[in-house]
Amino acid sequence: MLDLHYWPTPNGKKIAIFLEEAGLQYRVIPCNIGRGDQFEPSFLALNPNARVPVIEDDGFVLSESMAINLYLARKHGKLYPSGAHNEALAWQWSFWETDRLDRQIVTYANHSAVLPEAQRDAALAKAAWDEMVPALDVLESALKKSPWLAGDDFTVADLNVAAALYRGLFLDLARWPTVTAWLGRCWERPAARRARAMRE
Ligand SMILES: N[C@@H](CCC(=O)N[C@@H](CS)C(=O)NCC(=O)O)C(=O)O
Repeated sequence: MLDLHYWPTPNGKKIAIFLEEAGLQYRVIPCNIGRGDQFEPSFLALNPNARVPVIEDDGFVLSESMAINLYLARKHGKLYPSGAHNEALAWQWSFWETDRLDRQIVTYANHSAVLPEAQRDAALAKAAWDEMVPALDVLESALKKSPWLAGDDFTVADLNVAAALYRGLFLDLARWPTVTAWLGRCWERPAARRARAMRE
C-alpha cells in the first residue's frame, strides 16, 4: 500500500493527480500544515525538511513532489516518456519549473491577489513577475513546437509542470496563449478534476 502524506496544496495535488491518472491504490494521511503537523517528530522522521508531500511506498520514503511523480511514473510505467531523450526532457522540465517558476508564481500570486491587500508588497510582486515573464516565454515557445513537453503525448512532464503552475489558472496569462491552452488541457483531465476536488 502506498501512503500519501498530504495537504491540499498544489504540491500535494501534483501527487494526487498522478495517482489518479495511474489508477494506483493509495491511502491519504492528512498532514495539516496550517496547524503545524509537519513539525511533529513522527512527520520529521519522514521528511526533516518539514514539507509535504511525502510518500511511503512499502517502506520506501520519498519527498520532493517532482521526484515522487518521476519515481512513481517510472516504477509503474504510467505516463513515463518513452526513450532516453524524452525521459531526460521530463527531468529537464521538472527541474526547470522548480528553478524558474515555482516560488516566483507563488510570490506573484500572493502579493498581487491572494494576501489581504494590507499585507501585499508590490515590489515583491513585480520582482516575481519580472522573473516569470522570460520563463513563460520559454514555455510558450516550447509548446508552440510541440503540444506536450516530453514526446507526442501527455506525460509526467506535463503533469509535473502544469500542477506546479496551478496558480496560473487564476492569473492573467493572456500574453502566453499556448501556455494558457496547455494548462487548461492538463487541468481539465478527469484525474486532475478529481484531485482538484480533494480536500484532505
Ligand atoms: N520542493 C518541495 C516543496 C514542498 C513544499 O513547499 N510544501 C509546502 C506545501 S505546498 C509545505 O509543506 N509547507 C509547510 C510549511 O511551509 O511549513 C516539493 O516539491 O515537494
